[in-house]
Amino acid sequence: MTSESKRALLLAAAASPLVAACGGGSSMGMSSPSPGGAAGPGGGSTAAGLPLLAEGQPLLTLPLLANDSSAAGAFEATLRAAPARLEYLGAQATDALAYNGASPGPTIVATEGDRVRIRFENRIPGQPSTVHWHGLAVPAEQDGNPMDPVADGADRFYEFTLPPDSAGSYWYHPHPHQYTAEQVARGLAGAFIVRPRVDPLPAGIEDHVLMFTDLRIDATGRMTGWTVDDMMNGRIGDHVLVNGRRSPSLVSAPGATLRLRLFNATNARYLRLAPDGLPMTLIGSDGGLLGAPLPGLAEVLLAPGERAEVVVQLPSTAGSQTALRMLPHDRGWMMGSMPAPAQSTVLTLRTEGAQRAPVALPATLRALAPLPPPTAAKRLELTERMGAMGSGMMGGAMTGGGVMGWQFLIDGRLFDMNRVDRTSALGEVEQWEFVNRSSMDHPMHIHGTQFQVVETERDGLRTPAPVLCWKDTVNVPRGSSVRLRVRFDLPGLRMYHCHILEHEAQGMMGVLHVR
Ligand SMILES: [Cu+2]
Repeated sequence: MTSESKRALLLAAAASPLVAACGGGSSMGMSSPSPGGAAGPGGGSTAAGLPLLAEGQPLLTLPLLANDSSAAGAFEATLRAAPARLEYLGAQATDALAYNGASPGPTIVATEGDRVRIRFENRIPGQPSTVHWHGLAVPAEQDGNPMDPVADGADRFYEFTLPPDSAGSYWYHPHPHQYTAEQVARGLAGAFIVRPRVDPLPAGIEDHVLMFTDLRIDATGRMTGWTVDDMMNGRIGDHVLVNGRRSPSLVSAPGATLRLRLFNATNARYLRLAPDGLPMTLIGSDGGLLGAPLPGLAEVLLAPGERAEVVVQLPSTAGSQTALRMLPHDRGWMMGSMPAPAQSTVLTLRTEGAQRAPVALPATLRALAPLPPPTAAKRLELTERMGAMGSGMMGGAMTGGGVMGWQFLIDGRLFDMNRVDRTSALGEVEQWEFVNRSSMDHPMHIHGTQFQVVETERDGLRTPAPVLCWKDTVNVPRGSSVRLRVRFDLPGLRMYHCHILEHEAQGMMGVLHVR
């Protein structure tokens, strides 16, 4: 069996009823985390009134989005966004949103060079939506921008070709003006894996998609609305979920070598992740593999929107348990203090069965060269101020225009999708400098391309990027500047914005015209 087909099996393993229920691409109820997990029955509530979610259940393998085309080099499918009742609390179902009945949505697996054609059906009552292919360089009119909404009840096709050398871990999520934060928090996000034509990794490495989302529900299973604090700091859920379950267990053979694709699909939570006593080797970033493995990492920090790929070697004894911890991280908090982490363990790696021989990584993963020195430069300043918030914010959660709240600005301006803020020349290498003069960190995302971070500067001290890699989202710490090199190879209107989705909704987004 080739490494390619082994990985396909793992990604597609029909281990859960979710896969069977959603394989056809039609809208169906999600199979739920069933009660009876190792660490709690689910249902009931804590002393603080938070509902208990079952823990210790097997990690769900997310369903695969089935390819409806049998032609070589073609991927065709349907994604339907619609209400779904998810059973996080057993019988007390949660009204949420799902793609093809699943949250996270089905994983798309295609190969670089493939022609992708996806029919999108918006069945979210009363709200426009789009599908944004986060991190992929697709044509501007196929990017799911806020300027191209798909009305409730309408359908459209998204069509693009996956560029050469684009293999990596991307994701898809809605991007409609003023509804992104609500639709993502209610469940709309999925992984988009682009496979390489020739895989540099050896056979025998288990490939796992780990989609991190966070959930806030009350004791009756209802998702609660946005608070004033959420609007300032971004909505942080009470439960960190991995593939839709709280603190699940990933079970594998002793000594197994695992490739973990980590996706931060939360609205606003920074994920600082550390496996207990198990060093990680970083092999990939937002835009695919690094040039060479970077071993010996004790932790990784993922801001909202970011991804990382790490390889870990499980202990060689059966019955071992390794906790993947979520460590506290201070990214700045307005009017009060950062909430304590919702839980300390987000995933447990367990070993069972016969021992497996470890798999060594190659010394080189990919040819990766720095972009040439820039011939143009942009400086973008991030600030905040008090002001009137828009009406209908968060789909009605903060209705009534004129309510005062915090606004988040780029170059002193609020987002206006009818205004072009910046212009770039097609194919020119530019330096972008994000200068953060606000009281919070902001993860800045640029559409339609990947970039290379050069350095971060704080108080005159310059820190070079630790590794050369492709990124589409970079954290800009408060009081710091981040410089990066970027080139746009496709023309049209592109968004750049903070990926704390409540900040994006309240102004922190701009329009770039590439021509
Ligand atoms: Cu922000």
